[in-house]
Amino acid sequence: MLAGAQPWPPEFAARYRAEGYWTGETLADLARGWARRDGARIAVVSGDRRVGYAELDRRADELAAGLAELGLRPGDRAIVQLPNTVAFVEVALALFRLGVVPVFALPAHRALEIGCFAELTGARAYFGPAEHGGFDYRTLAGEVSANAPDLEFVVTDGDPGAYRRLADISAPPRPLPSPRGEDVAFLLLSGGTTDVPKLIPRTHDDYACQLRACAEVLSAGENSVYLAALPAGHNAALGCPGVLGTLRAGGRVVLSPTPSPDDALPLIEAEGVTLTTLMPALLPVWFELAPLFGADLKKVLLEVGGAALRPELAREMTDAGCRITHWFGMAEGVLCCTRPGAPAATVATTQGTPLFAADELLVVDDDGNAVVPGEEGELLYRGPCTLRGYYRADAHNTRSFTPDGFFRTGDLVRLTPRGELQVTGRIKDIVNRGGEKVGAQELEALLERHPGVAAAAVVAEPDPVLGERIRAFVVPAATPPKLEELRTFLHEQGAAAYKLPDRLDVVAGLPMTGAHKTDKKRLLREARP
Ligand code: J2J
Repeated sequence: MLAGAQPWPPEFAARYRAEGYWTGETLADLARGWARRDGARIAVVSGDRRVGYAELDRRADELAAGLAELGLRPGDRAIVQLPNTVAFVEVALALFRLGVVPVFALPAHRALEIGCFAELTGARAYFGPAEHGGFDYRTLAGEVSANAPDLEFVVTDGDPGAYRRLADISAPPRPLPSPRGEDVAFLLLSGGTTDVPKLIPRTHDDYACQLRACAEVLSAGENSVYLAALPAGHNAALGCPGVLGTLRAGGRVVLSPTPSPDDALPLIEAEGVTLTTLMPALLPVWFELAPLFGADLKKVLLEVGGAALRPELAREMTDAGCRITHWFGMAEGVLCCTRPGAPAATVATTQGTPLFAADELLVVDDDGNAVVPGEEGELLYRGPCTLRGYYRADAHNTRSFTPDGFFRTGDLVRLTPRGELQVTGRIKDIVNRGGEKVGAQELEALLERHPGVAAAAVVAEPDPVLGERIRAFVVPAATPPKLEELRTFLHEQGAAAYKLPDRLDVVAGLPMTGAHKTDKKRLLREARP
């Protein structure tokens, strides 16, 4: 296994194999079977491009061979920051086949985050677009490379400038050693960390298992048309069943460059979309604007999760004939959902039941003891897809897992008498801004780099549109800084735009708890409305 990743204990691995969760299937074989069976069948649609299974399979082999020729080796890491384009799919498949471990970054990440991934993983390659959303990723790659001695190859989809052009990397397919089921297939970014980003190793065994199970519960198959509107590198769009699960099932993946209604909604009618994944903040916008784009949302199974879904909105949409499955997901491999056809009340008020019969859930109090059934507590999770340790994060892992391997989700939940999950809050210090997760500690540390800030505290403030927004409290060191000044400063530090505070309060001091931490509850209680 990849050094720095934590395998499951042998007795659990044996059990998951014996029970059929882990089958040795690897992601290296995605698209191959369909390419042989029905090569002309369309696998991926992106803008004007329609790529068949045979073409995709061939390109993945040629790209893998080309990358091997450049010198990339199994076990190397490669940052993949491609938007939802054919290149994303080609590169992901090629790296799986080569045994190089993609680190899936989001298009919204900037030099700060990408630099962090490069340092943590020692990535040898970076794959990005030339430009996307008005931003030049070659400049970003240049900034990151300057401080990342391991980063040898920058590969660009589009005009490469000083770098390598993705389309030019190709060599005659050659036999490559197949990865094994237990090998790490890729690294995903955690949405749950309060300080510097953490990465989650996902193995071929566990992810193939997730793809199969998600496709099964949603009856996704060869006739499915999956619309990836959220970034393809996020677990929700990548593999629930998402882009990879749809390719596995022989369906069609339709890629939207962004989730904005003008990009995504026209694709629904044009491509006959049957399934898509959305964060709750997008739902009302899509619901309202769908008719303008001739999109009939009733024809699409909507997978909704990532942040709290307002029950009234869920009800309004199901009353209007929309089909929603409500998900509680984590890139760490925790997945619960309401099954299609569940009663409207279940969909509106619960996140359903665990994906796997082998998933073990505990709901515990502050002392780690199981709560009385039906009471609120922290959700602990152990199962065939749930990680046993973050990548290269020993100290953090000691806190994030119980001694017997349960993952501490940091989310507060209660279980209904039928065993359905209800997310009630969280203990981890993050802001869930419309589904994008911002670690409070990471942002506080960045704010405290500003010369005008002596101390900072970041809290989640309820927001009618995003669910939560970022409110920063700062104690000034000199002249009190203004919100715009701090946002510009963070931007210049290379932070992603979704991490910039929405609101600023300048305060004389921060209240402390007995444990010398900022008392954020009191801070909010005493703050101006
Ligand atoms: C409240 N909070 C939720 C929900 C996730 C499918 C769907 C979502 C994600 C995802 C994902 C929530 N209500 N229904 O990976 O495969 C918050 C929790 C959780 C964190 C995980 C998927 N569903 N959340 O959002 O790794 O706080 O995954 O711990 O980005 O989102 O974030 P992330």
